[in-house]
Amino acid sequence: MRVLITGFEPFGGEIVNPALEAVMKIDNKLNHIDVIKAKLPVVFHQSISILRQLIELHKPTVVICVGQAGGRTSITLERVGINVDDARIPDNEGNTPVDQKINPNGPDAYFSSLPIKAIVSAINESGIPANISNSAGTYVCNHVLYGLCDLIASSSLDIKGGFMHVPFAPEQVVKNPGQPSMSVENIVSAIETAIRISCTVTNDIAVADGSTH
Ligand code: PCA
Repeated sequence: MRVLITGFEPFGGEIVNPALEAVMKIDNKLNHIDVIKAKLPVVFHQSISILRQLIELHKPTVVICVGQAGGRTSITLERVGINVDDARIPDNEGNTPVDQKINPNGPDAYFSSLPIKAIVSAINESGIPANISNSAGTYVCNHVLYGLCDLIASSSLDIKGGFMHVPFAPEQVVKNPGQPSMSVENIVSAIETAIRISCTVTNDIAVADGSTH
C-alpha cells in the first residue's frame, strides 16, 4: 500500500510548523506500507493543485494531510471539510478570501473518509491525547481537506482521505506561556498510528466522540 502524507510550511509568523517537522521524520517504509511525504504551501488553491499533482504522480490509496492548530491540546482528526474560505490572516502569498466558495459547483461539505474514530482510539491507547474535531476552520487546512475530498469524489478515486491537526511544538510556546504543546516525537507517533490504522481498518468503529457545542 502507498500512503501520501503532507505537512504545511510555517505560516502566521511562526518559523516552524510541527506538522511538517513530524511528517518529514516519518520513515519511508512502515512495515509493508510505502510512505510518500510532501510539503504543501499555506496558499489557497495552490495547495490543492499541488496536492492533486502529488496524487496523480504517486497514486496513493490513503492520503492524510496534517496541519498545525495552535491552541489545541490534543491531536485532532477532522470529521468534515466545508465549502468556504474565510481567512482571518493572509495566506503565505497575501490572499485573504472572505466567504468564498472553494468549488462554486461543489457540495456544501464532505466528510473525511479516514476511519477517524478508530484512529483516535488507537492514538489514545498509545498514551497520546487525541479526539475528533467537527471543524477544521475556514483557512487553508479546511480548504485542503475540502479540496482533497472534492477531488476524490469528482474523479471517483479509490482513496481514503482526510485531515489531522496537531498542537504547537514546545519551542513555539516558549514565547506564549500557557499555550498547550506536544512534542514532535509524540506527533510523529500519532501520525504513524493514523497511517497504520487507515491502511488496516475498512469499517470505522462506532464509539461516541462528539461534542455538545
Ligand atoms: N494550519 C493552518 C494552515 C496551515 C497549517 O498548518 C490551518 O489550520 O488552516
